[in-house]
Amino acid sequence: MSRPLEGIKIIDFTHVQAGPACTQLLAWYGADVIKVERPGSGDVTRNQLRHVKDADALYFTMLNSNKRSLTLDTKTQDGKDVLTKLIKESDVLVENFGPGALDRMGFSWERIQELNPGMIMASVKGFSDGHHYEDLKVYENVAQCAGGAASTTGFWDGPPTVSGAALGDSNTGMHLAIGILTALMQKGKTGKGQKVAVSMQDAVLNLCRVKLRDQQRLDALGYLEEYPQYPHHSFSDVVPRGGNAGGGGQPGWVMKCHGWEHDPNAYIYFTIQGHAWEPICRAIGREEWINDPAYMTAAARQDKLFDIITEIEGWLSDKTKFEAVDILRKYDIPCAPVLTMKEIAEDESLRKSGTIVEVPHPKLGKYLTVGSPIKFSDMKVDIKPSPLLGEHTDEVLSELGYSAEKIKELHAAKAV
Ligand code: CAO
Repeated sequence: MSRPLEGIKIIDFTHVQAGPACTQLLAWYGADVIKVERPGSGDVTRNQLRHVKDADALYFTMLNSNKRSLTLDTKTQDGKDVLTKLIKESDVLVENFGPGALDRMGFSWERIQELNPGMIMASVKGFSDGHHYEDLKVYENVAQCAGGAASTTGFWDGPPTVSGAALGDSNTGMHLAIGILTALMQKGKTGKGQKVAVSMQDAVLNLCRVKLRDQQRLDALGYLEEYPQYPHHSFSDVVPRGGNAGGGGQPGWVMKCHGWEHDPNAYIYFTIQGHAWEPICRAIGREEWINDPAYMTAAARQDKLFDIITEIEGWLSDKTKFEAVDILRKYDIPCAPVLTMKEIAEDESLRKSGTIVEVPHPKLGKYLTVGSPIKFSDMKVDIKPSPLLGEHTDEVLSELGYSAEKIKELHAAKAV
């Protein structure tokens, strides 16, 4: 079965996580993604946090599957010549170098357009063009702080906190993938390429939209009724950290289950949703609250939220997180166990759906990765191992028209 992006050739000039996450997604859906790496070392993540000697690290293998690897020293004239040929024959170039690196290499956006007017050039930077921090190099947590996520995550009496989810890196890559596909649609109509740029700060902020909502409500009202600070504590003029409060008008909290004293993940997330109040009371054996004016409306419950949570935790105290969810699901109460990475890795449903995939690798043995989170009715997404460094160098060079002899010369000159 042909895959939707077959025939699209992508120069993958990306490294670490933000760019590779984007190009990996496009490779899964059929694009020919050629990862350009520095000879000898390659993407820095090949070496970062290795757990098997001389084998690429999981950091690399989990972000670069289904790609081909071409080693190229783009600081040599031969390397620049190869890249020039590649640009002329490709549809998309994706990069996430530090600010100005591509210009210094001699491949500014103007030069790329001269070489190939149909080229879509997609870039990740820490901050957008013209931003007062545009010169900064940026990693994941830097972006989470600059994008508003850290100041609004964690508990009110603790410091700003970053999320374990890669809001700065992989999230920016996903935004970039949407931008590339949009530009490809446009190119189908006009024949012209364009530059697509996503800053990590902007991509984080896009996910913090509801916190900007809250800032404006706070400015207008002076309080935020769904935050744990309300009504017993005061608010300043900035959106506070709300711990595990539900963000969308449905009160909720992470609640202790049986065994929480020795298992740091014996918790469930429980939503005290308005329409589910009656079933919640029935589930926890507090039927008298159903018609009690002190409890029966969301407004009446507001100042007793933590007493209600303590009551629910009492009910949970002899149930594991899985037993509790199995009971609560029958009452249509939105909830889930707090799952560990070990539990996720072993989850049968995630394996069956192709979200957790076991991949064979020539040097690493078998490893787990996260497969396509997007499911298609007409396409099965096969996850293939990431390439070894330079595995496809000769293959790509000969596709570009280089003779076997010239390829040997390029190797001898250490240009590839
Ligand atoms: N051949 C020769 N040189 C190469 C090359 C190749 N194949 N690939 C890269 N280089 C060179 C670049 O030309 C650049 O050289 P100069 O600085 O001398 O012009 C050099 O490698 C360094 O590139 P860099 O600035 O991208 O790398 P860094 O390790 O210093 O910074 C990072 C890394 C991620 C902080 C920076 O790339 C960045 O800010 N990127 C944008 C934001 C981003 O994507 N961050 C997310 C990363 S995931 O957490």
